[in-house]
Amino acid sequence: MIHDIEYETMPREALEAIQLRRLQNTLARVYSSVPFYRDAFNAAGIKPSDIKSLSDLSRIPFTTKKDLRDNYPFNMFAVPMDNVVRIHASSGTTGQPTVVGYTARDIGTWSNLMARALAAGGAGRGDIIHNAYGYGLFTGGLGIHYGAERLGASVIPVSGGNTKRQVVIMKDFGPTILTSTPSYALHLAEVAEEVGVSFDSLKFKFGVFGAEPWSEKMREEIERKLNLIAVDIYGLSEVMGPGIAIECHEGKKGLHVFEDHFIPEIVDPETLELLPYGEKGELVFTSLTKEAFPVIRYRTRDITSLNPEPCICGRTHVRMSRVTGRSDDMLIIRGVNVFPTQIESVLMETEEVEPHYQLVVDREDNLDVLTVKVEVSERTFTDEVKGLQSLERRISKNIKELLGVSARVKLVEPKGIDRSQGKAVRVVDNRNI
Ligand code: DLL
Repeated sequence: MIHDIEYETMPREALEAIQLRRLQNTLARVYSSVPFYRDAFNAAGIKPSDIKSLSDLSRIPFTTKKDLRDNYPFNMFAVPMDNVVRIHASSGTTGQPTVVGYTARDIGTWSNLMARALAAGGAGRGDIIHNAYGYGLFTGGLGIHYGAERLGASVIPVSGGNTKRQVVIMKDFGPTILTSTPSYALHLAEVAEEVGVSFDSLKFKFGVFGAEPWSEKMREEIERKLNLIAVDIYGLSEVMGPGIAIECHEGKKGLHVFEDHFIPEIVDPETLELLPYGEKGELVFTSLTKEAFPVIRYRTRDITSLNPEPCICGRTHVRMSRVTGRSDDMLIIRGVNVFPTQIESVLMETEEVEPHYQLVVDREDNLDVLTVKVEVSERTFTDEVKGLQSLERRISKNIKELLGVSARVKLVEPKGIDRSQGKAVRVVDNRNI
């Protein structure tokens, strides 16, 4: 079902008229209320009134994560604190956390966009949503929660962790929609199996998974193990949280970006040149309706491309391709560029291994060494050691052939890799320690 039929299926021309009006309002507002933006626009010799068409947006300077950090905690807010009703923050794993704020109206907008997203993912009134995204400073838990309530579904605010108890809840309450990171979904499946609960006996129809990169192969694995249809949801706290883009369950091919609220652009991460539809580059967002924390041309560092072709679901909003990873997650191993999700795809092709892996990068004698640790299935593990060695060689050969990168493959025993309750830690890079 389409939640906001008018806006989600709007013809391009009408959509662009709304975008331009909202963009002009946002620019005027940030110019008058956020010193950072005023200074940046002045330095570029631009005034909000110079922006007469959507293509003029490209004249405005970019905003980076560093800019947000430099204005820690509240200096990017465009409203007085009296009007801020909620504060979230990024986990700060790559440095100082970024802090984001919401007015009451922002929370309303976000709830509505999340309701749209959940509806696109197959949810509706009468569904029971098992929400295993973490509640807290992370935007996942509360973002999904408010959207579920707005949609009129029942939400179980179970959050991450306490996995055995989650399995009991899944069995007893009969949830029909699962929301979690893809890695935690697999962990739920594993623990359910351990305690003798089969997903085939549960009531799940759809799963809305995101907050971390995952491959198409991982989707197949999740759909098979959890007996549901899995869709991809994207978002980032700096721009709002979850609910910026979502795959429709009908198409399952690219994520519709809610363009009446966000303008997406793709730029070359090196030259910052604007790239046309279809080309891969860094995703940049401008928010059109946010009050407390508007962002102008924010560089997400996520790599994707945009597809404007019509979708079978009827939504007219452009689709972004699955995010393969952040530009700063890309590993450069002896000069070869590789994303963890590419390795993931190769691993998922191998029947004997499980979808639990970690990449460790070291430097030995001034050379990068990539070790791929991956768990073998119980069945394979009980086989002879000789068989395991040839399996390691086979996977290593496949990685080399398909990605051009040399990797040592180390098979580990079942459950030998730590499970995360939120975003999985896929890479341990020891090169800079
Ligand atoms: O992860 C918001 C979210 C919550 C999205 C729940 C979806 C579901 P942050 O913690 O700020 O916000 O992390 C944002 O995570 O820039 C991407 O690098 C990555 N990411 C988010 N969704 C996806 C996805 C939330 N579907 C960062 N595929 C983003 C790949 C994703 N990467």
